[in-house]
Formats: sequence, C-alpha cells, structure tokens
Amino acid sequence: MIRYDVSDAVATITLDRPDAMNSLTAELKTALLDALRRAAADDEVRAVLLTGSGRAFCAGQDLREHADNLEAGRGLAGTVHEHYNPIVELLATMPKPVVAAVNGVAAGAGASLAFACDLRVASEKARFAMAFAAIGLVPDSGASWTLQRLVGPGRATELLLLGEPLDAARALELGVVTRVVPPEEVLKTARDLAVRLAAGPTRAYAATRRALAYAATHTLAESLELEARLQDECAATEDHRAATRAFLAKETPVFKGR
Ligand code: T3D
Repeated sequence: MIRYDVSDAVATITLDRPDAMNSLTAELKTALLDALRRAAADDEVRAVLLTGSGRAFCAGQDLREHADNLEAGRGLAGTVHEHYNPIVELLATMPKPVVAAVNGVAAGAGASLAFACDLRVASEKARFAMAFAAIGLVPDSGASWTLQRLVGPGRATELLLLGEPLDAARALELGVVTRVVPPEEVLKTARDLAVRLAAGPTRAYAATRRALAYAATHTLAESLELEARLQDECAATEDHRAATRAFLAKETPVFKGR
C-alpha cells in the first residue's frame, strides 16, 4: 500500500494502490502516517518526496470503504481525527521540506495532501478535483486552510464550492503548483528538487516552515519576534557557521543538517 525508500537523504513515500487510484482506506492512511512519522524522526532523512503509483496521485477517501462505514452506522469511523488530521499536520510541520510529485489526478483529501507539502511539481496530465462538495462534504485534511493560502480566498471559495476540476496549466497559473512538466519527467524533477533540499541547511528550512506557518496567522510584531528567536537558533547551528566561513573563503558550503 505504501512504498518507502530512502536514498540521497530523501525519503520517497509512494501511495501504492494504483487499481483504486491510490484512494485512502484506513489501512493505507495508517501506513502513510507511519511512513511520515518514520521520515520525520530519521535524522538521516533531510527531505521527503510524496507521490502516487499508476495514473493517479490520490483520489481522496476510498468511497467504497466510506459507504460501508455509513451503511454500518459508523459515520466517518473517526478517520478525520485518527488519520487525516495527523497526516496533514505532519506533512505541514515536520522539520524538513516535503515535495509532492503530483503524477496524476489529486481529488478530495488527495489534493489536500499535495497542498500541505512545500512544493508541488505536477505532470502535464495532473488535475486537481475539489471533490468534497460533490458528495456533500466539507473540505478537510486542511484544504480550507491551505488552498486559500495558495490561491487567495476568492479563488479558493470558487474552487471549493463549484468543484470544477483544475488542469495542470490552470493550477500553475493560479499558484496551486510550482512547476508543470511532461508526465515522464514529474518524478525526476520532483526528486531532483528533494535531493537539492536534502543537501541544504535542514534546520534553517525547518525554521522557515515554522516562520511561514506562524506568520500566516499572527501579526507583524509577533512574526518579527518569532523570526528573531528562530534566527538565534539558526545562528547557533554548525551549518550556519560553516556556510559563513565558506562564503568568506569563496568556497561552496557543504550543509550537514546540523
Ligand atoms: O471519512 C471520510 O470519508 C471523510 C473524508 C473525506 C475526504 C475526501 O477525500 S472526500 C472526497 C473523496 N473523493 C472523491 O470524491 C473523488 C471521487 N473520484 C472522482 O471524482 C474521479 O474518480 C476522479 C476525478 C478521481 C478520477 O476520474 P476519472 O474519470 O479519471 O476516473 P474514474 O473512471 O472516475 O475512476 C476510475 C476508477 O477509480 C473507478 O472504478 P471502476 O469503475 O474502474 O471500478 C472509480 O470508482 C475508482 N475511484 C475513483 N475515485 C475513487 C474510486 N474508488 C473509491 N474511492 C474513490 N475516491
């Protein structure tokens, strides 16, 4: 259900239910959460790459399992709290960068997973479907928070209420994705970015993620205060000291993530 592979300090996590468009069952969500926890906790992993196998990135909640839960009177069976929320929180807050290789359609919570990553590289064949309203649900897995930060509240409202699919070109235009490449290049392009980030100042990247998330919901004065604290932390890192020495010696810095 999940493939987990580490090389070049990048953990590649692949949703691997291609026959069901990588739609999310409880089992797959548990495996994804485990994989993300493993990547977050492993100091040898300095960037994460999330992708899907087959023609989809992820079609969101598995609606067959969902229908079974509804029929059995279990409602959502606790999956939002138990799975979706911790998955998205970890994607958005783990202390290392996360890149999504959106190889195909990303629908519902599948789109939300991509939105929670730092960078999104999409295949020309990818599309995003804000599929929640079409089945009478509210956007979840952070889409109400992330999408409006990517495209602004006006566009986000339209996308979430009308649910019209967004092709890759339009997604790039609106800022939902950062790059669009031919399908055969999507994984390599995203992986190259992840490898580049994995060779960077991991602690400064973690601090940057924190600062951006914090600034999105705090005042300028509060954000300046957090920046000052985070800058003290970064200034004390081995990477910062070594990079400063390298600059003055006109050398290329080698970051160790410490
Ligand atoms: O507990 C909770 O449920 C709460 C959390 C909810 C979070 C959510 O994610 S809600 C949103 C759930 N996802 C959707 O509503 C998306 C449903 N799928 C679609 O809209 C379309 O299938 C796609 C836009 C993803 C792809 O369209 P297309 O035309 O490329 O493919 P298709 O023909 O519609 O689907 C291909 C197969 O995948 C098909 O199965 P079949 O007929 O070949 O046996 C289809 O049923 C299956 N499939 C697609 N999405 C899902 C799915 N099966 C189960 N669950 C899916 N989400």
